[in-house]
Amino acid sequence: MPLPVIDLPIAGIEPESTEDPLDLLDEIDRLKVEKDATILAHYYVDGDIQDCADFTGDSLKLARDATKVTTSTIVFAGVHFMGESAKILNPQKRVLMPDLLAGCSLADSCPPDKLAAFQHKLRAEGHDIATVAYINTSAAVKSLCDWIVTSGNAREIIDRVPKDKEILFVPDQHLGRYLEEVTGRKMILWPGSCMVHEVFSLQDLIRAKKNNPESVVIAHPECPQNILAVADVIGGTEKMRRHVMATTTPTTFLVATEANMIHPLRAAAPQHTYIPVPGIMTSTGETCACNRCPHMARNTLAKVRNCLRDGKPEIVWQPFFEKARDVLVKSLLE
Ligand code: CIZ
Repeated sequence: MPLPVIDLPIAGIEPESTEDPLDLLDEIDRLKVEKDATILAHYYVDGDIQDCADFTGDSLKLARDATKVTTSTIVFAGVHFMGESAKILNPQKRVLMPDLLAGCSLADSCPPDKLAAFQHKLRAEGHDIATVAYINTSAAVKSLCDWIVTSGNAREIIDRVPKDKEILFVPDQHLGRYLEEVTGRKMILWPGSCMVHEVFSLQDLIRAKKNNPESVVIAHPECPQNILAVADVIGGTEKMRRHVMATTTPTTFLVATEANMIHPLRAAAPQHTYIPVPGIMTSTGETCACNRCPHMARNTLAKVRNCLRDGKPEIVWQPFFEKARDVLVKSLLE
């Protein structure tokens, strides 16, 4: 049975403030009204933030939800590329984030200048490419791409790419490989990966499965092939949620994605038992809290309150958002 590592401290993250969470929640509720704000929270942030949000979801759902917001301010509890997408889709609104330093290892693995140089090289070699980017990319990268996919719509978008085009898929090599398998389209894969999904312990997963022969392994397609090979269900977070809701018999699920995902799964289908698959440190082989994303963990209740109260930090419109907007709209909203 894997250790429930969900409560271990996250490397590099300062401890949550000593303020009473109930006081913070009251203050957040009051400030939301006073500042005319709506809170959107990704499934990977702490459960207490998800509970005070007006909308929760994966990137696809939240991007769509963001376009339905009627308040003048959006607070996006997630990581930077998600806040950028909310701003791009709502240029007239003020988009705040609890912590602008909440980044993404996948987005960092694909800088726009390197992508532009690689696209140039491929075209110079005679490749007729369409660039498909996973949503975990910066807006600057999105502005260089033809399509954006999320874990929720990737298959459908790949099917929309004309068959005579070669696909350059960035930045997640594991999701790209999985998509090659399910769509039958060969792709040129950027060698990026997510620091959380990359480190699940196959050994612990196999042991847990042996100890719970009836258990069901649900794994995110950002996981490497060796983890997906032992998964019973492969899908993004929204698919995971729908799957556990559709399963009526109480079941033990071994969950291979960011450990905060257990929160919405438990809320949606409390009849089941959820065991987070632990991460493993490649240097020492020890179990670690690396099934928690240190960037998502930068979001805290105190920082949600602070950004509502202070009206910052804010995602500021950039010139390249215009081009990124065209790609995001056609990929996520049409
Ligand atoms: O699409 C998203 O929000 C991500 C990054 C993962 C998932 O499956 O929700």
